[in-house]
Amino acid sequence: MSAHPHTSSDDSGSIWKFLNIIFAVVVGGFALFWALVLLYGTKAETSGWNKEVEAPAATPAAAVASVAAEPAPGAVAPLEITLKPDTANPLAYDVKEFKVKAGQTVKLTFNNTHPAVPQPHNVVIGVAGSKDKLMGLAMQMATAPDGMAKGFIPDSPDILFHTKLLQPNTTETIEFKAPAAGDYPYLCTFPGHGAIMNGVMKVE
Ligand SMILES: [Cu+2]
Repeated sequence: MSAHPHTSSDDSGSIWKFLNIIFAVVVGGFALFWALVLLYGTKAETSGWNKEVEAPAATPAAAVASVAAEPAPGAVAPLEITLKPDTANPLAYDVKEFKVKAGQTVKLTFNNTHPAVPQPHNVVIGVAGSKDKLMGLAMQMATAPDGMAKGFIPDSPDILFHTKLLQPNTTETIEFKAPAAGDYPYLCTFPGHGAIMNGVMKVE
């Protein structure tokens, strides 16, 4: 009966041997896996095609780009100006005059909002000395069948820049480069408005 325990211990011994092999394979495989991961990572780092490694390298490039985007010394920032119908006189602009440098970018916003008297208006900027002529052309459009459709903006080479005819409580921003030095009239060409609804853009 001594053979039975012997066989039994032999069996249990072979189970442990088997488990040892499994254990060795698992641990060895695990170690090999991480060795490959480390090797792979190092290669990626040195060759530079790994995205995670490239990302920090992009930061200096972005910094250079933002430096390049800054205005050159002496460059003038855009002039941003907003006109509205005057609260005290709804048939006038609140800004009667503004100054800008020749070549300077102008971002002119017309906010056609008046607390009491909603009216359609526009802003038309003409060449120096053209105010009366443009007012006359606008008055002719009062009876023209397509006057309203054209926003009462005359077809004239004297007009440099203009907004469209804005309905009450609407806004438009136009952007342009200020022309050569001079006094440029701006007016609303809705018939009858321009006599009071006007101002001067002084380009220096
Ligand atoms: Cu007007």
